[in-house]
Amino acid sequence: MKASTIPTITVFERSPDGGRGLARDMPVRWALEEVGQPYDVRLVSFGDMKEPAHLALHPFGQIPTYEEGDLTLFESGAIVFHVAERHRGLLPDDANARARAITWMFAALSTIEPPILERSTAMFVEGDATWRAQRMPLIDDRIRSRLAALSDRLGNADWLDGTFSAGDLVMIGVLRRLSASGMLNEFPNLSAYVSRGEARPAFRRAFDAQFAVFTATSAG
Ligand code: GTB
Repeated sequence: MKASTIPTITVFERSPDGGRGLARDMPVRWALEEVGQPYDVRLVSFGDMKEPAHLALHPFGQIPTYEEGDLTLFESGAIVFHVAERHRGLLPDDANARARAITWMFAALSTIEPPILERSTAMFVEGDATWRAQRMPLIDDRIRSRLAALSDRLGNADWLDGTFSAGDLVMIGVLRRLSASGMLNEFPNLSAYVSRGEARPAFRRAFDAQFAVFTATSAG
């Protein structure tokens, strides 16, 4: 089912990720591409995000937001869930399999992602704070412990629970944030899992679309 109104999402006008598709519009774009739903994009600057017009859409002044008719959403996980519920292809029909796919979305965002976010904060926000050198190995251990458990569960399977689902999409989005750290290489099945997700045509289309924005707004 295509939305009768083409949804609009907000994305960074100039993403600080260097076009690597690590900002939170990426899972939303990917989900929309997986289900074949066209979408429009509105570019916002860091300044725009803190203006009343954007704060009315997103209480925390961030991207992404999602507008579809009279519905406005924020939080990338909630947006992916909404897209997955409204269209076929990202959640299984079987009720139990569907519940498990949703569980993996939550696991990605509330169990796997927190120490990964802590790592980004320590590296990019806390800068050269004196405690950083001591803190990083502790954070990395917490990440490794989650990755080890995830790796054990995934085993030799292609996806977390049968066919590709929104659970995999959100999980791979979270794991991609570790790409530059090299930590994923310690878990070859997780590394292959991320590559499998990135090889999906819908991922490629989403990636290329965000990259096109990055190159257009970074030129000159
Ligand atoms: N929980 C929210 C969600 O999932 O939607 C988090 C949204 C969020 O963190 N948005 C960020 C934002 O708008 C952009 S994606 N930040 C601006 C602000 O808070 O003022 C986070 C992000 C930023 C940069 C990189 N990077 O450079 O690699 C990666 C991810």
